[in-house]
Amino acid sequence: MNERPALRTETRAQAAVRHTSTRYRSAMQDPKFELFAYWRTSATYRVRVALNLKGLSAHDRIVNLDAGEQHSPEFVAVNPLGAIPALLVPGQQPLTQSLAILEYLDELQPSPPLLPTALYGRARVRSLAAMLASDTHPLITPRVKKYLTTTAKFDDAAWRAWQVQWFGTGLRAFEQRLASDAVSGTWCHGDQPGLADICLASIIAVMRVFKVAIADTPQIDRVIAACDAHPAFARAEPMRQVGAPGT
Ligand SMILES: N[C@@H](CCC(=O)N[C@@H](CS)C(=O)NCC(=O)O)C(=O)O
Repeated sequence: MNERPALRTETRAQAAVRHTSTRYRSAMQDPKFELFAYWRTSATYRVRVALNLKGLSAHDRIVNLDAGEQHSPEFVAVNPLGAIPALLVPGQQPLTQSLAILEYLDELQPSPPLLPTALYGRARVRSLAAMLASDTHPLITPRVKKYLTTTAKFDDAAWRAWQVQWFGTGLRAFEQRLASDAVSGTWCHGDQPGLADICLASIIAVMRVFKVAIADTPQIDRVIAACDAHPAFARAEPMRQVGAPGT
C-alpha cells in the first residue's frame, strides 16, 4: 500500500517564527548596521558598548556635534530632534534613542542578555538605566549648553556648576539605589553587565571628557572598575573613537 506522509499545514505562529528566525539569521550573518555617531557622546557610547557585548559591529557615520552637524538638513532628516545616536538597520527607517536601540539589539542578539530574566529584576534595571539616561543625561547635552550659555548668559563657571549639580544629583541618587539593594554586586544587577551598567558607564565616560568628578560614591566606583576592566566597555571609550583628540 502506498503510504503518503501526512501533510502538515504550517500554522500562522510557526510561519511567524520561521520568518523571524530567517530575518534574524540574515541580520546576524551580515547586519551592515550604520551608526550616526561622534567620539565623545554619552548616548552613542551606550550603543557602542551594547554592540561590543553582543559581538556586533556598525559602520560609523560621523556627525560632528562641535561643528553643529546635528542641525544640518541631512541629519535632521535622520533624526528631527537633531541628536545622536541613530542606528541604520538595512531596509528600515533610522532608529533613534539609545535605550530603544539597546533593547532592539538585545532582542536581535539575545546573548549575552542586557536584562535579567526575572520580571521585577528587568523593571529594576530599566529603572536604574532611566535615572541616568532619561533624568540626568538630557540636562548636560550640547543643546542645553547652547541655550544656557547664549540665551541665559551662563559663563564657564555657571555652566560648570550646572554640570556638577545635575551629574551629582543623578549619581548620588543612583549610589543610594545601589547601596540599598542586595541585588547589586560587582555589577548593578547580578553577576554580568547589563543595561544599567551601560548607562552608568556612559555618564562617567562623558564626565571624564568634561573633567567633572563626583566624590563619595563607592558603589558606583566598584561598578565602574568592573566596566573599565571589561573589553566591551574599554573599546567604546570616547578617547579611542575616530575623531577624538590625538586619533
Ligand atoms: N535620549 C537620547 C539622547 C540623545 C542626545 O541628546 N544625544 C546627544 C549626544 S550624547 C546629542 O546628539 N546632542 C545634540 C545636541 O544636543 O545638540 C538618547 O539616549 O539617544
